[in-house]
Amino acid sequence: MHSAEHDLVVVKLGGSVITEKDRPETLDGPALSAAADAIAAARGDGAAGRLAIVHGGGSFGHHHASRHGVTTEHGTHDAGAALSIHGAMTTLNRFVLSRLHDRDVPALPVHPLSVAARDADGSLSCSLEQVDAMLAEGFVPVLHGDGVAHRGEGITVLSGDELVCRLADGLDADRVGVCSTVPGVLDGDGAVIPEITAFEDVADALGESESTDVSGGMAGKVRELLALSAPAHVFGPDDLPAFLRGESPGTRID
Ligand code: IP8
Repeated sequence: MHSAEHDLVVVKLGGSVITEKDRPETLDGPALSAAADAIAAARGDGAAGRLAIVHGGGSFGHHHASRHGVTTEHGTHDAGAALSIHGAMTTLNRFVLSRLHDRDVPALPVHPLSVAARDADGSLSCSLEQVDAMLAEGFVPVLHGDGVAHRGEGITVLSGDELVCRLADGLDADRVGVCSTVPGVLDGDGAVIPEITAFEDVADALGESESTDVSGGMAGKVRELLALSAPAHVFGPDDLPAFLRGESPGTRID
């Protein structure tokens, strides 16, 4: 029997949702507060079960990564540059944690730079022991896009999307939510596609054929979410409460 009480939900708060993307290191305070309200409410009424959160970089991490020419594939051996990316992300992480604590959500940080690594072929290994134990003890782990040690490259970018997939797979999540600035995956006319079950069905609308999406755009996101065994939803900030209540807002990808 499946009970929502024990379900594991992994939710990503997009960096462009919680920060002002065009102004370096600027939080979107009202948007972050609204997300924290939704999380606190879902935990309060027991709807969310166990919850792990991942947030993206927005104007914090991406600003520093682009300043130093660091991407998911191209790294740096300059520890100062790597620390500026990581430092900006831990600053953003603190803001997220503090808004959650203000609402009595027992959130704790997990910094991927210290628990993950990439092989020369780009494959990611990431210890999930910490996250698993925190969840078992009733905490809400909050991870974030970060720098990651990458064999042959130095430090590269580890995106929040990749972490969401790693967590969902590694911890056998029941549901995955990706809260982004758009209300779902959009078709060519700008309408939300309610459900995606195969990439071929939406390849035209997403404007991508065989090549993989290195910039982490919607096509790449859809491919990664389709590969998960748990159902995933892509939705906008207004739908975060509904997703956490167990509803199916935005686009369901399964
Ligand atoms: O915003 C990347 O995370 P994302 C974070 O989920 C950094 O792609 C370090 C740029």
